[in-house]
Order: sequence, then structure tokens, then C-alpha cells
Amino acid sequence: MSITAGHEELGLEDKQLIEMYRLMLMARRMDDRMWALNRQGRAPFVVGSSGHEAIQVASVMALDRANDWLLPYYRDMGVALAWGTPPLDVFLGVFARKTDPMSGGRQLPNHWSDTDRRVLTQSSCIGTQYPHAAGIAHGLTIQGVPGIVVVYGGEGSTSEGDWHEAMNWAGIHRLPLIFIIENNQYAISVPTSEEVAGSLAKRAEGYGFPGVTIDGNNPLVVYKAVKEAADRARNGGGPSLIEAETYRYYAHTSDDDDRLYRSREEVETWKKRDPVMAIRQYLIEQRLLSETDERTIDEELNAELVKAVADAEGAPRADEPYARVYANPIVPSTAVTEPEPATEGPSVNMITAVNRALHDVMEIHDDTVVFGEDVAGEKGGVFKATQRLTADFGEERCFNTPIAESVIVGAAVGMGASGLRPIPEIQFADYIHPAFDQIVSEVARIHYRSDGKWTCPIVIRTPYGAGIHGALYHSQSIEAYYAHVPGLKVVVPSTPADVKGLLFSAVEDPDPVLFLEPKKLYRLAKGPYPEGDWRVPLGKAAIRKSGRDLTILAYGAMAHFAVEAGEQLAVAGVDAEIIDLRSLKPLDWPTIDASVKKTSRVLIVHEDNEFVGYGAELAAQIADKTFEWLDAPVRRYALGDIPAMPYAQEMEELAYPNVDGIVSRATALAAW
Ligand SMILES: Cc1ncc(C[n+]2csc(CCOP(=O)(O)OP(=O)(O)O)c2C)c(N)n1
Repeated sequence: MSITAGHEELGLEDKQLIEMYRLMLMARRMDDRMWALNRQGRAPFVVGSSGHEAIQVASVMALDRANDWLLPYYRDMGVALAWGTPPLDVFLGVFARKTDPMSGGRQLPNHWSDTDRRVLTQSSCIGTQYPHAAGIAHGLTIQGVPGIVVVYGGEGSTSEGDWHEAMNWAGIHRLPLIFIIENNQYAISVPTSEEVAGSLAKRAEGYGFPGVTIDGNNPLVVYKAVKEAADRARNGGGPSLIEAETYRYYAHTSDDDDRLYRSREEVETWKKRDPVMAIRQYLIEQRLLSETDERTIDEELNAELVKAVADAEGAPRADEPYARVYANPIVPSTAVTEPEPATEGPSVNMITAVNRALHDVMEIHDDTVVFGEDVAGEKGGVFKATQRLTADFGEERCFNTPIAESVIVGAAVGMGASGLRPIPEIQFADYIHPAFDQIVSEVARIHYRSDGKWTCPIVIRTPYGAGIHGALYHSQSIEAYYAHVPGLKVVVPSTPADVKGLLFSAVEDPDPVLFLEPKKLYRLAKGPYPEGDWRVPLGKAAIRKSGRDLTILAYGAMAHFAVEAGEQLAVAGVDAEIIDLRSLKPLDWPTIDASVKKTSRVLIVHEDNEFVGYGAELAAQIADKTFEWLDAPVRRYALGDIPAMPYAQEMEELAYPNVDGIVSRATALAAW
């Protein structure tokens, strides 16, 4: 392959072109060195970039290093180097050393992250970066901050829903975002013909913005396409898609045997179109690269590389697997101050409290944004939780989203990274499942996997639970899935005061919080809504009634049922202590511990399934830590082994835990 178009016409100076060559050569040399280290048994795993250098380096050279944001994927060594990542940092990742600035030895090599240079931490999940990119671009737009966002991925990643959801989001909001797809003909062993139906680039048209296919091995072609797209994005022209055709020289990773799916002839044919050779040839033809220049570049690169490898290999070993799971680490609740129970304030129901708390929090924190399905405008949510937010705070701070839960959460990640505090709403907890990957693999891990450099300050609100005849898909309890996930905090308010107090604490916490609203209580539970400053700390349970005969642990709607049951039990002479956990993660163990040591009997109530439900963890901890204080087995009262609530009222009443059920179980336990 030879380069014909002139670099001057593109506005590229000679020295920029030489720099382009230097960076492409550096990427190639580093890649070769990584593979050599792998074969020598010094680097357990590597992923190659050779063959992709033109797309990677030339695209970056068309961008603004002072303002733009990048989300490179694992094959983007050239992007990282051209963006300014020192080779030492790359090798610290290869050797998984403690001082690896991307992840502190937590992630596989080439998982880029750099807060100073605005490179958001990446996971290994194919496609999850696209919603983040849309969120950053959206966040920059909302904040009026200059800069555009460029997100990279392979052609295989365009089969993921996240890619389509992000393309749609970018198109709707006309975001300053460029999608660069490095089409290297295979997703591991799957050829593009079995991966992509129709034209990849033309898909952009369906989302309302331009898409082009270019020769990804010609750096000048790449530079031109990216420059055009970047100019368009900077001038308010919206997103672009660039599909750059290329080929990778090494196997997919050091664990792959590419001889099983592609021929040596095919590899050799592509190597004849080598991008590094092509730019070298062009520079020579333009008389910009003498033999002496070449030798100097070569020697300098080699010296830098040798030093980077030696320094990285000799760096201290990573040794803190438990550090930096949370930005605000969990401490025992005894170290947390709790406000007195709220008695002052107008009496409101829970849904009014949610609406008021959102107003209050948005008033005080002007970096908060609310978005979700149907949340905006006059409607203000299917439960009216977000009514008047758009009117009071504007369309940029409360807006509707497509029905696409993964990008709702994924965009929140990006907005959070861009400096906002997003409060996305999932319309019903039953529909959070499409966002499971974003929550578990991204949201919850961002702090940990970036060695504490990035945070994910988002609060995901969602109505959950049964008791309103919502049937199988409007009744689910989802807390056990998420309380299981390190890095995530999970709270369940059950009073209007706690709605406000926990929402403020959740929004002000740097960690991601899942805010579960028991929808049975939306109109059932009433209580004072405290005016002014009001915060309920995360990780602090509320003792709703103190007692001596047994402890009832509950949360959400069940906390209300437990209080009602407690009154009936008192009449019958059973003095129950009712604890409303409020916060499932962090768990307020000291309060439980003290109660169990006082009553010696425990009944756990929740409306989620009993099997591997949240109560199983409580029962296990109680048995483990307070065994000698117990006078009776720890009992659970929860939903049996059925998928969720059946619609028929008679069936729901039979299945749903209720006050009578709590009373009878508590009575039996007290008499044990
Ligand atoms: C969600 C998800 N599914 C599967 C994988 C396993 N996997 C890792 S890389 C890869 C192929 C990706 O191909 P492509 O997006 O074309 O990028 P390339 O590696 O070719 O550069 C697969 C299937 C993964 N990491 N994430």
C-alpha cells in the first residue's frame, strides 16, 4: 500500500507527520516487546495492537489533547501512546505492578484509564464503553464544557445492544461524539460476515448521523475522516461513526491460536498493506526521513523501551486486593452519628416525599440531573415521583430517555465521570435487569478497577416490591442481586423522612447507590417530611420499637407490617423489638448485634424470595457471630419459591408476607 494524498492539504505539518511515524513505530515496538515478554514467561497475558497503528495514532492526532475525552479499548496501544501515556505506565500494567496507574494491578494489561488526560477506566466487557461515552458527551454538553468524546471498539462490539443504545442516545441528543470502529475482520475467530448484517457504517444513518467506511491502514485517510468528524462535533453538528478497515497481525490475545481460523497467506497479504511501512515510505518519498533520522528515532525508542520494561518489572508488587472498593469506605455504624427520629414537618405520603426530596436535592446540588422513562414534562413519571422537575429545573436537568435501561445507567456512568451527579430512574425494578451488566460490571467496579482514581457518584432510583397487584413484572424485589455486589450501596427507605435523609446521603456519597422505593408504601406510608437540612446516614438501621422478647428485622413495606404486628404482639404480651434496616449495604451490624444479645430470638421478614434472599445473609451472620446468645433458631418469613407475584388478588394475598403471618411466627418464636 502506498500513501498518495498529501499531508499539507490536510493541514499537517512535516514535524507532525514525523511524530505520527514515531508514535506508530513506538506502538509496534512496544507490542512486539510485550509478546516477546509473554513468550519468555515474564508477562502472563498480552493483547496485541500491531496492524492497527494508523487508526489509533492518526485519529488521536486529529483531536484536542487539552479538552477531548477518550474511551479506547484494549487493542488501542497506539491511542494511549499518542494521547500521552508514558511507555512505563503501559508496562506497569503488563507486569500488574502496584504502581500501575490504570488499575494498580487489578485489571488485565491495556485497560486504559487516566484521570488527568480524560481517559475513562475501561472494563473487559465488550461494548459497555459506548453508553459511558454518550454520557460523558451529554455531561459536557449540559455543563457547557468544551471538548468532544471519542470512543473506540472492534466491529464485534457493534453487535452488542449497548452500542445501538448509545448510538441512538447520541443521535437523539446530537452529542459531540465520534464512534471509531476498528474493523480488523475478526471478533476472536468470528469473521465480520458472521458478525455484522448489512453495512456497519450505514447503521449510523438510521440513528440520524453520518457514517463512513475508510481505509484504516492509511494514516492520512484516518486523520482526514476524524478531523472532519471532530470539527462537525465541535460545531454542534452531532455525532459521527467511522468504520476503519484494518487487520491485526498477532492472534486475538496470547491465549488464542489464530491458525485455527485464518490462513498464513491471508495474514501475509494484509502485511503487504502495513501502515507503519506505508507512512515510512511516504516520509522517505517526501524527503522527510533520512537514514540518519531513522536511526536516531530507532535508537531513542529502543532506549526508552528497555528502560520502561526494566523499571516496570522492578516496580513493587501489588498487594492490596481489599483496598479501594469504595470511595467512601464502609465503617461500623457505631462510628456514624444518627439524627433523632423526625417528628417535625408536614405530614406527607412517600411518593410526595420522593418528589419533594428530588426537588430539594436538585435545588441544593446544581450538578444533579434526573432522567428516565416518562420522567419529564407534565407527566413527571408513572408514579409522579418526578413531577415539576423539568418545569423547575429545565429540560437539561430532567429529561426523558428511550426505553433502554442499559444506556440509562451507562450514560449515568459517563455523566458522573464528566462531573455531574446523575440520578437515573428505572421505571420499575422489574425492568432493571437489562442494566444488570452496567451496574455490576461497570458502576460498582469503577472505583476499584481504577485503583481509586475514578468514582461513580450516581444514585439509581427504582420502585420495587409487591402488594399493588402488579403481577409478575411489576412486583419484583431485586435487592439480593445487588446487595451481593461489592462497590455498590443499597438502601430502602420506608418513611418520608428517610426518603429525604437517605436521598441526600446517597447523592452526597461518592459511591454508587441503588435507591429502592417500596411502591406499596408510596401512598400508604405517611409521616413528617423534615424541612431544611436532613440526612440519614447510609448504614444506620432504625429501631422502630424497642422490645425484649424477640427481634424482628425488616425493611421496606415489611418494616411497616412489622410495626403493625409489633403492636398486636404487645397486646398479646409479646414485646418485640422492630428494626427497620433501611440500609442493606452497608449493613448496620452493631444494631443487630446489640438487639440479638438482648432478645436472643430473631425473625427476619422480607418480600423477596426466601432462597438465597437477603435474609439468608442476615441469618448466616447472626448464627455465625451471636450463636451463643440465641435461644431459638433464626426464622425467616419471605416469599416462597415462586417467580414473583401472581396477578390474581387471591393468589397475591396467599403469597405476600403479611401482618398476621408475622404475628403468628413471632408468637411461636417468643414461646420457643
Ligand atoms: C460482553 C462480552 N462478551 C464476550 C467477551 C469475550 N471477548 C473478548 S474480545 C471478544 C471479541 C471482540 O471482537 P471485536 O469487538 O471485533 O474486537 P477485536 O478484539 O477484534 O479488536 C470477545 C468475544 C467479552 N469480553 N465481553
